[in-house]
Amino acid sequence: LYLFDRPGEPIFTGKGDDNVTLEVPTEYLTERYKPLASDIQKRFPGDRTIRVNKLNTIPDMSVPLGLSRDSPFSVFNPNHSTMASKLIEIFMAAKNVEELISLAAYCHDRINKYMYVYALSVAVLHRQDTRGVDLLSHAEMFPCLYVDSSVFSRAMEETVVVQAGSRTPIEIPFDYTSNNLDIEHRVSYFREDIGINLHHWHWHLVYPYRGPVDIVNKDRRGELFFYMHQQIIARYNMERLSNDMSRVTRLNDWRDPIPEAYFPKLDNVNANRVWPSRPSNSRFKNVDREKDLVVVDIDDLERWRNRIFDAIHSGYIVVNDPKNNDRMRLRVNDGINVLGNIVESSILSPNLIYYGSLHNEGHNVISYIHDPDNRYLENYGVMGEPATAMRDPIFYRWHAYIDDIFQEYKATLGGYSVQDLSFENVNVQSVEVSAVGIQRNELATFWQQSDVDLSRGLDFAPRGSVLARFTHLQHIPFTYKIAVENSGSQRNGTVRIFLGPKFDEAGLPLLFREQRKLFVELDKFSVSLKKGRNEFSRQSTESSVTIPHERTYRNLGSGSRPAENSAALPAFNFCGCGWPQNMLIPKGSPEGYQCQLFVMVSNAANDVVQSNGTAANGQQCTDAASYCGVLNSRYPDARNMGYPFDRVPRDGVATLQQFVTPNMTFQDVRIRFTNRTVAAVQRPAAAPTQTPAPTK
Ligand code: CUO
Repeated sequence: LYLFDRPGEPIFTGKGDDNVTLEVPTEYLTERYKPLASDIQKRFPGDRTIRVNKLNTIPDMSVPLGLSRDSPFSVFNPNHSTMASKLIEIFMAAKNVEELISLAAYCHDRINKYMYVYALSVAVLHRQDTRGVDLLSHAEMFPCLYVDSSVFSRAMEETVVVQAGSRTPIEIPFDYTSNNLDIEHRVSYFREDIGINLHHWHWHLVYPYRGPVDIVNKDRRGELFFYMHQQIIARYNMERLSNDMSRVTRLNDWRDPIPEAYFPKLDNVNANRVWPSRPSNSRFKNVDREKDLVVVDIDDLERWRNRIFDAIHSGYIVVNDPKNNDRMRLRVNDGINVLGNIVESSILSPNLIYYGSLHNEGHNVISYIHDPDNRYLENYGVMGEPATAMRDPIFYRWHAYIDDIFQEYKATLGGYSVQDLSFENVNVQSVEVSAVGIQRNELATFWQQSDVDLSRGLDFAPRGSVLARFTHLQHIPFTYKIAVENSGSQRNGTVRIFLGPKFDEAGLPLLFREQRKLFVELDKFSVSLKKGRNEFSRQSTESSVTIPHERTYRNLGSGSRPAENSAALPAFNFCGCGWPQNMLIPKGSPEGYQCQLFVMVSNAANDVVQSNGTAANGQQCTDAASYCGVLNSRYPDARNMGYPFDRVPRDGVATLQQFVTPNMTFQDVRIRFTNRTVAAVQRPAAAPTQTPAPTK
């Protein structure tokens, strides 16, 4: 854990709140510090010293050393991801934990700090001997990727002038990237939500598209790439509709100017990094940046797109395999998984040369739009990396386009038949939601403030926490009540809960073929159905898509830090992947935004997956399984991801009412937003948090 603390400072400075010094062999110090070795050990004594073993041989690090220590690093960049992949291999090859620690200590001051944290995180996550080790929050290690740059000099002043313990939080202004002249500003609270961006960083950490094959090749990873991002677009669209905006339009004409602009204001003074902006009406250009290994023409994107559509419509993929006539059928059961790997693309794509890398290179073309040939020596914009991409409105236009490709494929499969959807003798009679202090079938949203600790991201600042206070959306936790009649014998069912908008931009009821793409998953869980009437209650906080608020933001405000053995703290590794609980439902509107809550109980016998997994020290990290899968295990639902809304309607179905079979029901609900802000609460370390209701 200390190896993750303050990655921007040299290894020998005190780490962690308990000020531990890592005593490294002199040979591990960088050239600058080697002559000062003895002086350094005296000057940074630490309250406790951990000695790091010296390895007889250090593996060849020339590839990962190709990026300087402070440069920006992104896994979307082919050059960076090749380097990181090599470093992951090196960390994975360490014979035991001692050797891993020693290697990491050697790399700490030499390797690019973002790459170092990324590769070490991937290794810690996937090595047998480090399972269950918690990682620090990425937003704490690198707050410059998550919060407005203006807070850093104020935070520095606070840490220098005021003693730890008496410092006051630095407030991050709520509207810091734009104002209402830009209509996109209405949903900036969604795009710039720290928890949402952390989720996305974690997702791509858990599902890298390149690296050692056994790390990349996770169960149904291509399909999950489709589904998790499809759900982001559905959530964003519902958020937009609830703010009187239209649904996001696909970025499908790559020769036209792009009206959406983005000015990120994430500048990092420490690293002399100013994040490039994208003014309105920028255009795609051919990118020729040899040094970044990003050389891609708009023609390339178009060629890949056409070949992908050919595959979808012909039902065959071109592969390099003369034995099979050089083509492979896109099968119903795993076609979407193969297509996900092709489109993203991951190293599991069956033909990287032919289908290219449409999604990844799209991110790159957009992120270099301001300097496509590197003549101004500018780095990539926010779209160039997963920790920041979701801040930019263009992210959603690009992913709406990517999603459309997958929808085109799904349309070739036709609709689910009534039999595919039914569960014999099971009749879902009703669903309702309730929350303390509000009307039945209403949900309530408001603003809340929370704190994030910046101290690890302030290199060379005095020790002790300094908090930044930010404002985010929150809702009153609610309870679902579901009544199910089972006229057959005892069986197990899977309850699937979704929420979708009821009306389109024009205020007209949505047709099912559109509405199905807007349903967001709220929860999925198993139940045992006894014969007769069954009633189930379920808390919104138990959701299978979210992680708890305190895990997104960890034990903030407590001032306490994980000690060496931090088993008592919430795990933050694989478990850091998960939609933030505070963003479970959209903001709604002051009048009460009208939605439809949908519940289906499917036959668990058809959903069950034989797990091949082994729990990680008892923690399975199952609580955000819908979007993140389960650590070291197969995806826990045998159905297609998004079932029953992933396919087009069967013939004759125009409305949700016509779609439902007796094992489904739906209920109108309203989401009422109150424009008031609930103050940040000081929380005890790692204690579960109660969300306060807004005061009247
Ligand atoms: Cu997650 Cu494009 O894949 O950002």
